[in-house]
Amino acid sequence: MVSMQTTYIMIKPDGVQRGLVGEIITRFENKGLRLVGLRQLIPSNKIAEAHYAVHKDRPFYSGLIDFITSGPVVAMAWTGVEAIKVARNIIGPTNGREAAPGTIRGDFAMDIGHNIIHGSDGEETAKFELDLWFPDGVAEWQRDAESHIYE
Ligand code: IDP
Ligand code: MG
Repeated sequence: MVSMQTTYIMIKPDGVQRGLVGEIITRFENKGLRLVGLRQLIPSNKIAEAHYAVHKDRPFYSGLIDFITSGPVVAMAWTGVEAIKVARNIIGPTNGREAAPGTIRGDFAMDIGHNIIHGSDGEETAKFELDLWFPDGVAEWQRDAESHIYE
């Protein structure tokens, strides 16, 4: 199958605190993506800093690390054709106030920092983030419904 990808998706502490875990998982499942990794943890400073290293010189960096380590996140791996782009479309743009209704951020976020959810932005980032948050790997399984989702 062409362009099968796995992407790293993380419900941030605001999404967990607001009770949106089930709603968010349902959106990815309904779309046809396949859940291959799932864990809840309170991120250490070390993992948060590694995850957001690309932003370390930005003015919002220290606030972002404080936020992401402030409570539990739900770390997930989702697989599908062009899963990285598909997931980013489900999530919507960074600023919740500008995100279109129908996207997760458009429906649930009012802020640029507290924006509910993270999704990998490219193949290299996805590999780096999956290795970081799922060091033991993800689940290898096939779903019977796949033949109804893809031609
Ligand atoms: P993305 O999550 O849509 O890919 P990035 O630009 O990669 O957005 O930024 C990573 C995260 O950093 C955002 O999701 C958001 O939580 C936070 N962030 C980005 N820009 C700002 C800002 O201007 N102020 C506060 N937080 C920000
Ligand atoms: Mg990003």
